[in-house]
Parts: sequence; structure tokens; C-alpha cells
Amino acid sequence: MNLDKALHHLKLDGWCVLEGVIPPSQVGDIRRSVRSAVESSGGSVSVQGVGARTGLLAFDQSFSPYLADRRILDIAEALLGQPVRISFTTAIINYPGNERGRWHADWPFNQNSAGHIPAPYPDMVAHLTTIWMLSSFSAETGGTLVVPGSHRSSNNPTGDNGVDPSRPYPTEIHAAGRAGSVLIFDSRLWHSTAPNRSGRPRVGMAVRYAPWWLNIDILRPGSIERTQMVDETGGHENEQVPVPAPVYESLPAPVKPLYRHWVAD
Ligand SMILES: O=C(O)CCC(=O)C(=O)O
Repeated sequence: MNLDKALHHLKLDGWCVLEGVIPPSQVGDIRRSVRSAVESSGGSVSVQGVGARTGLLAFDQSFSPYLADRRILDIAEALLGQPVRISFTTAIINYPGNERGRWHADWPFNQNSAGHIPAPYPDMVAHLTTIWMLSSFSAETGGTLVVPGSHRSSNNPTGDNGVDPSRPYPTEIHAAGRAGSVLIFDSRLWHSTAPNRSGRPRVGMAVRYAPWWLNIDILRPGSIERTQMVDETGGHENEQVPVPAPVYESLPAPVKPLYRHWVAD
């Protein structure tokens, strides 16, 4: 898919799939490496049967060369301006039999997060979510559920918009693709964890790309924003540990600018 077509889909549908971002010859090793990072680091569980590891880059760098894939950065720069930064790097494993998740839009549009743009939010692209298919995604394996076009709404089911977050939505579909593909969507798009009905874990990775002008410091442990809006209020918010300096130094040159803002002191 070329840039114009991808931008067209993102504008109208809110999502599209880029195929072959990780070559078939590499994706098996990366899947095993990410799975091992989740399982050896005691990753958190958000939905029953789903394993996750936030701040994944501190634990595993096997996938790092692909984060600066030109097709992804061209889309991100066209929609967000330059420079673009990575805000989240989280591994997600749907184990066979996992529960369905709840409809939500991602940070900063999730109204349950301490840091959010209050609904009704303005109609602009402010954050991009990518879900990396380290296993093949399908209706059977638990390919992410999306509601096409929902990014054009100024609210989402976390914001009491009349849609039950726990129930199927009539126009929902599964994002599907071969291992090595990347689902990219406007973070306002309504989406949900899907049940994995296959016999194998579905391994994925959520990487989010933010514009330079969006304040993401609430995600950083110890920041003023996090202290004020999460620690002092007891609110709920995602956390992304900073990248250790030796890990940052080891990153490929094109990837370093994406994490320069998030290196541990
Ligand atoms: O792993 C998936 O398919 C969906 C994950 C998700 O909903 C999220 O990271 O916000």
C-alpha cells in the first residue's frame, strides 16, 4: 500500500494494515524473543488470558530496527509533523481462550485514563497506534477488533457515549494480516482485544507514535505530571519506564531519534 492510499484509509476508515514490515525470515525469532521477554519479566495482565509487558524496549530489542520503517514514519510524519516520537512500546499476548476486551480509544482519548483529552474532543489526529502482528492475525487467532470510521466520533465507549463497551458492535471487524504486518490506526478508533480461539498464543506489540507537541510526561514514572495527576489523585494511568542508557546507545541510528526523549537519567 502506498502512502496516499494509507492516508486515504486512515482518514476515512481510521485504520489500515501495512504488510511485510518485518520480513518472514525474521518474524519467528522476534516473536519468540518478545514472548520470552513477557514471560520472564512477569508481565502484567489487563484482560483475563492476556499477558503484557510495558516498556518492552528495556527488556527486548529484537524488533528495534523495524520501528523506523519508512512506510510507518512517512505516515506518522504526514499526519503528526516532525519529529515524531515513540510514546509506548508494549508487548501483548492473547493466550488461547482469552477473554474479549472492552471497546476503547487509546491514550489520550481513553476517558478512564488520568491523562485524557476530555470528550467531546476536537477532530484532529493527535496520536497513532500500531499493533505489530508477530503472529498471524485473523478472526480465529484474535486479530484486533475495530469499528471502521469510529475515529470520526468526538467520544468513545470509555466516555459514556451510549455504547456498551463489553458488547459486540454491529459493524465490528477483525484486523487481519500475515505475521510481520502492522495494523496502524488513529488512536481515536474504537478497538478491543479479541478472543484467541486457536491453539497458539497470538503475539503482538503495541507501539504508539506521538507528535513533538503532545505532552506525554504523565506516562513517565516520577514526572511532575504523573505525581500531580496520578500519584496524588489515585487515578489510573499507563506507565512506560525510560529506556536504559546502554540500551539506547545500542539502538540503530534511525531508531534513536524516536526514543531520545525517553532515556533514563
Ligand atoms: O492486542 C490487541 O489486539 C488490542 C490491544 C489494545 O486494545 C490496546 O493495546 O489498546
